[in-house]
Amino acid sequence: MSIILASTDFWEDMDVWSNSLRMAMPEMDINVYPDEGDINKVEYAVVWKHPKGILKKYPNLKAILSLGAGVDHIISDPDLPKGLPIIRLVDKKLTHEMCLHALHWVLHFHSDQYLYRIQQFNHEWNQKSSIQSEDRTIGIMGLGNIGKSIGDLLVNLDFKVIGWGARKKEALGLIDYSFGKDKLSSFLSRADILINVLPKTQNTANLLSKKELECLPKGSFIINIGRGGIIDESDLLILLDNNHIAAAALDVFTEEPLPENNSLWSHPSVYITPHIAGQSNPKSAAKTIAENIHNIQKGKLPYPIYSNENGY
Ligand code: OXD
Repeated sequence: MSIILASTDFWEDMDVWSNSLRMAMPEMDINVYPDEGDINKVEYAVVWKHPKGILKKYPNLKAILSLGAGVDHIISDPDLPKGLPIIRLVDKKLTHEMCLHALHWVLHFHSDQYLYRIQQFNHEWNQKSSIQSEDRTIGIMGLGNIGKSIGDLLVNLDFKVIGWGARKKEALGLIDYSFGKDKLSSFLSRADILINVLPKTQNTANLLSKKELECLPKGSFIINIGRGGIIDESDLLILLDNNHIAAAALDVFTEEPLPENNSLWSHPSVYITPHIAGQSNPKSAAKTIAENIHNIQKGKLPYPIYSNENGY
């Protein structure tokens, strides 16, 4: 029985990943693609942007596990073997990283740092009266594990937190949640700072174009750490240019890497990071992955399994 570890993106970290997986599953043979060992022995594939088409080579594959939170890099493989469970990575360290990243930008915008930076360039000394956190409403789109953790963190810092998602959800504590497309515009109209944590699915693709973005209050901010292709980038640029949206911190894009000629690169109110908001932590992720593989071996369900119907 063996595991194939495959990525086109993490090459330089592959030793760290394979060692962490070996520590978490000393009983397993772990091979790093393209060194696959006996293909008949491969039962689990642990992947991040694997070379497309390789997974159909393993006749005894039982499950495909993601090294990152999203699985779009797996389901976009046109040669994906059918009927195998695809397991997302829900890992506390990754969630923690996402929380810190979101918090960084919330504070940057909330405490007018973006403005003081511009003032510094112009040698201007203008004090803007600050807004208390309880008077600032943060809207989170996508209240899964990561979105809920970000929401709880911000609630604890006294922000007003509202949430939106496609379906009904229980037990969201102080997060004021609404769901369904008919509630989207009223949710947006209350969000001073909008954080998108939604994955890209059939239902979320192009969810926010000009009409929806105009529902945000004038002078609002956007933080996108979910996926690109949900917020229309050209419409976002229009609303940044007319100052309806004051600034945006974007970690994910319709096309990644962000093309050289994309106007977002040079917009003064746009902050770009190269999809680093929630980098998986090899030690912690390896433990979570091992737990899921051990569960499958014991006939228990791994968590969370990607649902084709929900698209995440
Ligand atoms: C992701 C990740 O899925 O970075 O985007 O984990």
